[in-house]
Amino acid sequence: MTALIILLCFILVTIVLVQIGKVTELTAQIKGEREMLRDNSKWNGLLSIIFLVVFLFGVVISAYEYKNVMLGYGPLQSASKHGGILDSLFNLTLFFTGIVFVLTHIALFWFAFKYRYQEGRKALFYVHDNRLEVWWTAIPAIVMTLLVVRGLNAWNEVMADVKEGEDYIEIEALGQQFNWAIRYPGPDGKLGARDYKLTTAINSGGQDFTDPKNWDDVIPGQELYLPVGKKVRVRIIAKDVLHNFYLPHFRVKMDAVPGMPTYFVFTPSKTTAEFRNELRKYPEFNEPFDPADPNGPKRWEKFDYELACAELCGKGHYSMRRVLKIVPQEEFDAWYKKQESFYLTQVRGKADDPNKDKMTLPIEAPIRAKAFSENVKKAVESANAADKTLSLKYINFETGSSKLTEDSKYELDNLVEAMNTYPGMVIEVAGHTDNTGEPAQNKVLSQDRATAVLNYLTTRGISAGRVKANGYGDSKPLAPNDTPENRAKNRRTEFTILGGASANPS
Ligand SMILES: [Cu+2]
Repeated sequence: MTALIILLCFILVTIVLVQIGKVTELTAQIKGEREMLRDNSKWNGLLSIIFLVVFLFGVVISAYEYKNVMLGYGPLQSASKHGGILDSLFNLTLFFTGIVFVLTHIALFWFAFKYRYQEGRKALFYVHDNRLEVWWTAIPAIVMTLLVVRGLNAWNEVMADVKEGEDYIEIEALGQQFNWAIRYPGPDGKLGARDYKLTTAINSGGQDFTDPKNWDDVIPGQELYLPVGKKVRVRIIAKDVLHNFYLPHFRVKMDAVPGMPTYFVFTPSKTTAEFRNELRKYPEFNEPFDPADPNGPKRWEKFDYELACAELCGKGHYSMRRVLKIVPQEEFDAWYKKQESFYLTQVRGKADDPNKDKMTLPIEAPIRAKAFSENVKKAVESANAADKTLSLKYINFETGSSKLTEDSKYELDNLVEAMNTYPGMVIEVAGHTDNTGEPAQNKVLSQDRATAVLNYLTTRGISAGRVKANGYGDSKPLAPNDTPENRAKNRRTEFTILGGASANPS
């Protein structure tokens, strides 16, 4: 409908213009060509001057009116260390181009007025003027040099990479249709290697999980955190099409190009809370955030820094927006500690895991030790008898034998630690098998396995009197022995706290 109305308007305007043209032609015939030309020129000249004045006023008024939505003016001050350099460079360029803009427009329209057609006036022909040539070459050259030199200096400062030995945090931003996968290096402070050939549905960043540096890398959820005052180096990459990593409040903007890693280094200088506090000064930020709820929070209270994609990368482009919180170092550390390793939570033990044959990775041992001691504490404190039996799920034996695998030592040491924490604790170690093979043989095997655990504990200084080793064969299955998964569940080693553990460990 709208399109039809626009089309009709267009046709009508065209008809009106054609009619005006015809009328003008007729008047010209009546009045005479010369007189007509003189009238037209007079009016064109006058209209030029009016246009010039209205236009220049419009430029000034609109610049003033919209100053609060321009970066570097009003509330949109830079929140990074290098941001001020870019803002001042922008202002310097605006100053010189502004002068040229105003002067050329005045000249253009003033000349159109002054040299309009007048009877008997002849044009003045300028063949050549060396002095003028020198002036209008020299002035732009000097200004351009100034701008380029300042610009180069700013570029070198803004694009400077981190120096050897400098304290910084490095993160990776992978642009894809339509989200940013942001990867943090985890406790080791180092991002793991990646290779696009390793990309799968789960491992969408193509992380190489044979690289131990990847094991603790973190891919946080929607909200991103960064500490204030600390250098951040962002590795910027893209998976599919061109994206653009844009943090407007920090004056960070860099293309994410498939196959061509880029980077940006910046230092956030204002926390989210500080920036919100600055916004309070502006009336527009004191309006309610939600117009439907006039008593609700104000706009400044709901302000957040944002990460956007500044490249029109496809239909869902807008959904690449992410919230970035700049917080004091302690708050960042607390948030960072809560983030879980992407590898351990999403990949470990699944089809994409290249370390499947390795039972325990160095990174897992401390995590398991912590969980183990927490479980023992819970079991000790529980009044329920069923809670007193705990699985030793990382203790494994070689097939058909009672020889402990090399990897079992981590779990065994956790048990030793628990025995030392509760010096009075007496336990039963129980071996169980599935129903494959002869029941009598299974019983012997499970007994041998429980004894192997007992022997390990005694070599580590635990008194044999505190540990009973029993083999139950296939007599106590956890699940029916009908599928390989269930049989694996039934082949297990457990321990039960029989008593002697005080709830207050020594
Ligand atoms: Cu994008």
